Amino acid sequence: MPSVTFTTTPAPVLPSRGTLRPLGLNEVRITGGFWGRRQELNHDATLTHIGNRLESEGWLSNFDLAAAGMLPQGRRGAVFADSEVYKYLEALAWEIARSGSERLEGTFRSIVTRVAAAQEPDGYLNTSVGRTGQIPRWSDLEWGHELYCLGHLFQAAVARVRTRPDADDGLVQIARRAADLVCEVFGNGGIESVCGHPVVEVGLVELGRALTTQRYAHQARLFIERRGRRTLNDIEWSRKYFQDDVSVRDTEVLHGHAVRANYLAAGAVDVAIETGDEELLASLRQQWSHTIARRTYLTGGQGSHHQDEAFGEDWELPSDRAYSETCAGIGSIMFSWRLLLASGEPVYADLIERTLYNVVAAALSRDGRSFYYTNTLHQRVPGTPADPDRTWPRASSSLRAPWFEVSCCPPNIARTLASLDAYVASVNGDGVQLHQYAPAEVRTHLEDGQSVQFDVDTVYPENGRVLITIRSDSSQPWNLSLRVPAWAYGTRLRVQTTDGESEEKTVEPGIVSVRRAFRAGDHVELTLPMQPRISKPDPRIDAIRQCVAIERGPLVLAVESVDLATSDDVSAVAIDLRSQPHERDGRVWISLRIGHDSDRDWPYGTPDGATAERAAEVPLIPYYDRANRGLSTMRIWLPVLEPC
Ligand code: FUB
Ligand code: ZN
Repeated sequence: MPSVTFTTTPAPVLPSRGTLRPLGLNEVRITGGFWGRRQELNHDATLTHIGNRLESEGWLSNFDLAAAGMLPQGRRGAVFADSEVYKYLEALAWEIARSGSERLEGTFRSIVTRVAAAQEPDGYLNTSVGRTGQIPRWSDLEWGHELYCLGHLFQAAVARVRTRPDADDGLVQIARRAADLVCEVFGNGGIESVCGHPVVEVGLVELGRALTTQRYAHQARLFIERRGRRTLNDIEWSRKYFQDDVSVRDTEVLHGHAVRANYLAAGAVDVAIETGDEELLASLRQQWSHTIARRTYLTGGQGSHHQDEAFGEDWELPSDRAYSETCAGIGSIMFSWRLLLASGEPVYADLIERTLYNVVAAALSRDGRSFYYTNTLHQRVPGTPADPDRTWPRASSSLRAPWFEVSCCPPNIARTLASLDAYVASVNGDGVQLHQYAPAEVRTHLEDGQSVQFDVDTVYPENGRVLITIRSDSSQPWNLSLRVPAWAYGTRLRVQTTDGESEEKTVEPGIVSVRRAFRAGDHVELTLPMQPRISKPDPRIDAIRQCVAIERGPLVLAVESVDLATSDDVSAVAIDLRSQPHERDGRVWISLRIGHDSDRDWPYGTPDGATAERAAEVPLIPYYDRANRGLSTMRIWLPVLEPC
């Protein structure tokens, strides 16, 4: 555990009520494995890379220019470039807490000093709006992103106050002054509207929780209640784009811009929790279910429109047009996590796991210095490698790119990885719940004050064995609750105690609890079935009808053209299910028929029979590891070979 003493729980979300209390970075430490490696990469490479880019792109010096009265001439970056600096600060705050790094503490402080210098006397803070030569404050709520940027500032301040409550860097004061201004300007009797891009809602509620004031949650409630009243101007994609077409309460399914929709829903859960609004919470749970049942990719990715970065209609989930923005995946994790804490239901942790492995991990390169902004499920062209010295249009690169003109995703990944320990486990009156499986140390107290300590050993998802070793003696029984993912039929649970008791049984997907007065040295072992599974889509997702995908544990698998003969791409493969997917040498293999009709002037009508085909056994890769072996085409959904 880090040597810092925490006086509050260092976690991004601390609801004032709910079913579960999340454990913070002082109570859970991921010690290695799949996620531990990525956290180290984040520490060693990604954070430095992002810091360098924020500097070289001029997004940090926008604050210096503001302080020097030299805006708007030299300002660079999108209108919301400030928000990337705030997300970076949030990532740094969590990472400083996780690692105790003095180097990062120095970086953090020097950036806060630059941000502080740009804040105006009344608390206003934005480098693209409000000065002579810029548009007036709050005059473009559709696109100005002023409240959006502040929402990310508030989240950064929450991370700081919960990890270094006594720090004198000043970030929390900056956030408080800005939040007070928001309440003055947008409170009752003020501007009766909302920001075109939600996120201020989650920021306000959490800042209010962290600073123990009701004022900010009250303001967030106003924003949630106002959304859907059509106060924003209509745009070419309609007000649906920013969820201003129907009230949050009456919404049936997430729609419009996918990042906006998820951030809004997460903020609405926060408001429902803080205000005891059960009706709103029930509506949000129903919206989540509908969205997962009909508008979510197998990877957990969301958003199937490139033009407006938006959700499609129900069942509109084309693989090759999947937008699946990395930030939408992270927004979905934020929404799901809040519903998990509110309800305790494992479906939410299931989706978080799916999205972490198949969106968040997939977006990050092996060296931690390039990223996917969009996460297609079918790469049709090998494309070209991204030039490391260039800044890329967001969705155009086929390999991960080091930076984008709109670079919302990289710092979002960084803050998620740095705070990931706080999404692993929770406590309630009965005991401790483990939601995600990673090697970890858990050290906490139950509500009755009893100390609970245990270690988790696992190489999951390489294999499905998760061994929990209790490290503390308990005088009273408590529940150790483990999530059994929805796909994990046949999971085995084994309990082996130091006093010689032993039990083993098969458990069903959902939650399995072991209740006892545990003694140090007791073992609980979960063995999740990791053999490859064949997944079939609902036929209403007609873009992938008569296709299957192969999954293994939480991982979605894919076929990549580098595993075919040199001249082949993945466009005309079919899977032969007469032989089952099987594991060999640590990889999953399938039988493919590879080939294509010869080119014709008109690609429809009766084939002329000139099909060249060959059969081959081909290895699959985890989707998260795609595009790491050079240029290739790739697909997840595979047409099933028609019986001859
Ligand atoms: O508008 C801010 C961010 O830029 C959105 O969340 C992303 O989708 C990108 O458009
Ligand atoms: Zn993004």
